[in-house]
Amino acid sequence: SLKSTVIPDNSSGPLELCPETPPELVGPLHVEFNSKRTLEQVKEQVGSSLQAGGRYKPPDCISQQKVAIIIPFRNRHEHLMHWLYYIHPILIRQQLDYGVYVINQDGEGVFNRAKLMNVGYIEAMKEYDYECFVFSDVDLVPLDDRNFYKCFENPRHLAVAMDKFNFFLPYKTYFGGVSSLSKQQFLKINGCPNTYWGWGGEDDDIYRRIIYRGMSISRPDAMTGKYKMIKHERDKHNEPNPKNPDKLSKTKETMDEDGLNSLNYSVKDIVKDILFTFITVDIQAPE
Ligand code: UD2
Ligand code: MN
Repeated sequence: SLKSTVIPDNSSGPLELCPETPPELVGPLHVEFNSKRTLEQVKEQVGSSLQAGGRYKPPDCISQQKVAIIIPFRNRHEHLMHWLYYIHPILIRQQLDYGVYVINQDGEGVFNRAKLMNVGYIEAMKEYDYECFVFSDVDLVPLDDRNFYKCFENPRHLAVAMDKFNFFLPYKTYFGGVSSLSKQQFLKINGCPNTYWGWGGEDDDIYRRIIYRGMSISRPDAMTGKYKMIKHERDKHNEPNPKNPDKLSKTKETMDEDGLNSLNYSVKDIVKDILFTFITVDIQAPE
């Protein structure tokens, strides 16, 4: 019958899995933030192979992983332009089936990076069957495209050698900047904490969750894991919170009730640009 008719593809046949090592990688990258980039410029320069919402999949093979890139965000448009300009070509060369989700905290309340990461996970899952989540600061650009934005056997810390720390890890258990967790790994730790308001501590809490659930951290080597951070001042409404470090001694007890299972927020707006999906959320921040 017509139903079972398969239209022959005269050249290639069914798509195969993309290779373990993507062929187009170039290694070390030149990155600079000297001049402003506008959305129009960046769209013109890197937007041509993307689909609405900052989505991409390789045309000639089936990606190894479906990856959602989650950016906790507020009022950093200049940084976002640099980040998009550099990140899309890298992710395309890595042959990922990916989408970029910028999670924009609504209002002027205290910022909460980790809660926005939870929101990003839930909102991305509503759209596509993502298997892997890469959480990145908006101001961090990798200096080597062999640093894979995908998931591994264990949760991964990607930003191991940042210029702001003289290309060293600041401490052994550091988990800030850029990290990746598979869906399974993220569910196993009940996501991120929702209760770290303001700057600091949330990355250490996530590290502890991973260890307390019997996993360990994987990392690229210090050459591949180099990053450049766009220089910036501390933002308004994201002051260091002195209560945050004290919370870490209780992570083991609190992680089961503070996380994905206690997440509360409301979506205010979703805008699909060609380069990213921009989701504005009310996370009930204290003033
Ligand atoms: C460090 C860590 C970061 C996080 C933070 C403590 C590095 C490179 N990163 O970042 O992962 O653990 O300490 O919370 O060491 N953001 C906005 N708007 C704001 C405030 C923050 O968009 O008003 C987002 C943005 O993606 C930013 C990220 O939150 O990159 C982290 O904030 P930051 O860059 O001010 O903090 P930083 O560089 O000390
Ligand atoms: Mn920063």
